Amino acid sequence: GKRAFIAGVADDQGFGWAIAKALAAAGAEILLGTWVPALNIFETSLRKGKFDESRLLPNGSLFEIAKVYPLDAVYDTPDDVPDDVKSNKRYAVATGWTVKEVAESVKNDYGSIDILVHSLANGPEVTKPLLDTSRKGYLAAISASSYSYVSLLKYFSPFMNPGGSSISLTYLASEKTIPGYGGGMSSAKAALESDTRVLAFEVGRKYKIRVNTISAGPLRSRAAKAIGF
Ligand code: ZID
Repeated sequence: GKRAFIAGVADDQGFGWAIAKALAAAGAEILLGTWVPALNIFETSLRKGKFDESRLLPNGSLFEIAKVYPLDAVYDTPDDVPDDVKSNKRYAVATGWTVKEVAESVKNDYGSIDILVHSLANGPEVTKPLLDTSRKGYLAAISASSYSYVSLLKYFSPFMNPGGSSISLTYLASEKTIPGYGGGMSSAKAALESDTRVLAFEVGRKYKIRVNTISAGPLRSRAAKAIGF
């Protein structure tokens, strides 16, 4: 069977959960990367059976998650983590959650993966028009929503099985003007799409891994509710 790592699952409402569940239904072993500040509530809800209804698979069994890794995809290595984040209560609950460390943990635990899914985005100023977006907000959107895919591929591709596949989720606002998708999120999706073409070439040649992005339709996930979509 195949093994998949899905980054960006913190509840049962988003694309990441649905993709993980579909891969599980197809027989894959599922590893999740969950944003550190959301880790506690996600694991508690899982344990308490809050997601059991949405864990139901077509064959009547429950979708099993082999392991949940805390992850913050805006930090590549421990050296990149600022002191205020290190000491933050919501981050102190776990260790080893930078991209490089998570990749090392997955490699140590499982040896290899076949499928890498990037289902995460964050734009702190998403409700602001681009014109009113601060430099800090714009760069934060790019860091969490675009560079995070570069970083995941950089650290995971070396132990992905040749012939494997990776995918991220994008949005049409990258190429058409869609008011309301602000804060540099339209820019972030444009970067993600361009990077996908370049990474498909680079990662394809180097590791024989496919790199794709798919433009999603509307889903009332937690992230979508935050922008009133
Ligand atoms: P979600 O909240 O389930 O997933 C986002 C996840 O990212 C959450 O679990 C966060 O905890 C996690 N996260 C945030 N920051 C970090 C970080 N630094 N490190 C690790 N994890 C982090 O929402 P979702 O399912 O909507 O989002 C998944 C992907 O789908 C994202 O790339 C979205 O941009 C993309 N997407 C979603 C939608 C949508 O409708 N939900 C659309 C297009 C793309 C869209 O906005 N018409 C109108 C709008 C849209 C489509 C059509």
